Amino acid sequence: FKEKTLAVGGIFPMSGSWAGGNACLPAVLMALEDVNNRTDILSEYKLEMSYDDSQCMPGLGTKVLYNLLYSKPPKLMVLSGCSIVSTFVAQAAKMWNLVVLAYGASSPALSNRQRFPTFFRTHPSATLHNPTRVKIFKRFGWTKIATIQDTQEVFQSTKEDLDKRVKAAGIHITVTQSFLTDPINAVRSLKRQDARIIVGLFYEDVARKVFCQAYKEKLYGKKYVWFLIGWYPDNWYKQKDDSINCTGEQLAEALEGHFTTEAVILHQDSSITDVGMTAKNFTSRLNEALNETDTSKVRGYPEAPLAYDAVWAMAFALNKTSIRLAEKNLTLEDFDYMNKDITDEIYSAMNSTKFLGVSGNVAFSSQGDRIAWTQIEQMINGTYHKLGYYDAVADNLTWFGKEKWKGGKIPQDKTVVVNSL
Ligand code: ABU
Repeated sequence: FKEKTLAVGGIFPMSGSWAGGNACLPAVLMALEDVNNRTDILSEYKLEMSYDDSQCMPGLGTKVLYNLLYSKPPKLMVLSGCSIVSTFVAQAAKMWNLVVLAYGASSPALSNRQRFPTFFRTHPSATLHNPTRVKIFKRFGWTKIATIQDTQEVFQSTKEDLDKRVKAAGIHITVTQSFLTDPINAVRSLKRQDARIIVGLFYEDVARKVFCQAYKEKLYGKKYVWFLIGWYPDNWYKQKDDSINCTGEQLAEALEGHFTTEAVILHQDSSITDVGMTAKNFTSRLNEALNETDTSKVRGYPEAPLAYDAVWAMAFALNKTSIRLAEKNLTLEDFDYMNKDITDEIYSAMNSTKFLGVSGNVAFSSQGDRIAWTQIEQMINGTYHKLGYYDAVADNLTWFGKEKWKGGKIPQDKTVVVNSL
């Protein structure tokens, strides 16, 4: 029985562009229960989390942070999700010497120690997708690429990284389109500029708008290959969406054959991880907690292992910190927002945290980033099929050769001029 309590905070997007809190909050609550049941970690302390909904909106997310900060007791760390909220929260948190750990923030802009000195994440940065995209472009001989992206920082910074990586590989981005809220004109321009191999960077709600327009412009089929982000829920295009006037069938038609890239974020073999269960055990416990027969509809379901492991990363780091503090005759209860020394200890413990979690190996780079493999999928007959894995560190692509092309041929990246003479 643990007598003392340590307070932490949580910010969860339950609606909005990425409503990942719907699966990530139950995963976090499950992890807190598991950590609190372990007598060998934080043996004197029970972790208790105060939390609220940010709706994936920066203003509300910041308000939730301030409520956490100004209500007693002080929070030793804050968990956060959704890139734009995490960006605001992490920028403010440093003023309170508070470490922020994001379970659901992909923005490459967050990999900046000057701007976010107390930030870590179990969610990999979106830059992880770019070497994979380049590898696939090369595999199919595509040297002319088009991009279309939402102007939010998360996608803008992903695009900037993509620009650098394609350039280094001798590939050219020949068409670039961006939009603030409505993608209609951007999609029309892609069609006008004869874009063929198209990388799309936007949230799932915007993806439905883009593909509704792509359907109308006939920007799909045997001449085109779209690359999308792979962390949308599997049935994202079937969601009822009053902001578009296309049916699910029309979206499915436009999406057939598209590729997705995503970090591998569920431990791949059946071994028991350092958090005491297999990835399969985790999934069945989560499914039970969600009480939902169709988990493909639950927002944040793919990221739930990252949220579960975030709590363990926090617990391991606080455990290590309490041992280090004891050597200085201090305890974790001495933490307050003015005490940078304790924050430095938490920071350094987070920096050296390493364990095998349900999401795979958890470790943080010097920028606080998670390192992971990626997986590539293709939509074939309306469902996602795995095409391969890529380990960018070892430059090792495992390819199953299961890709399908409408018309039986690899699409070209440009118009092929047929000489009739
Ligand atoms: N995989 C979810 C990432 C959400 C975000 O970056 O806002």
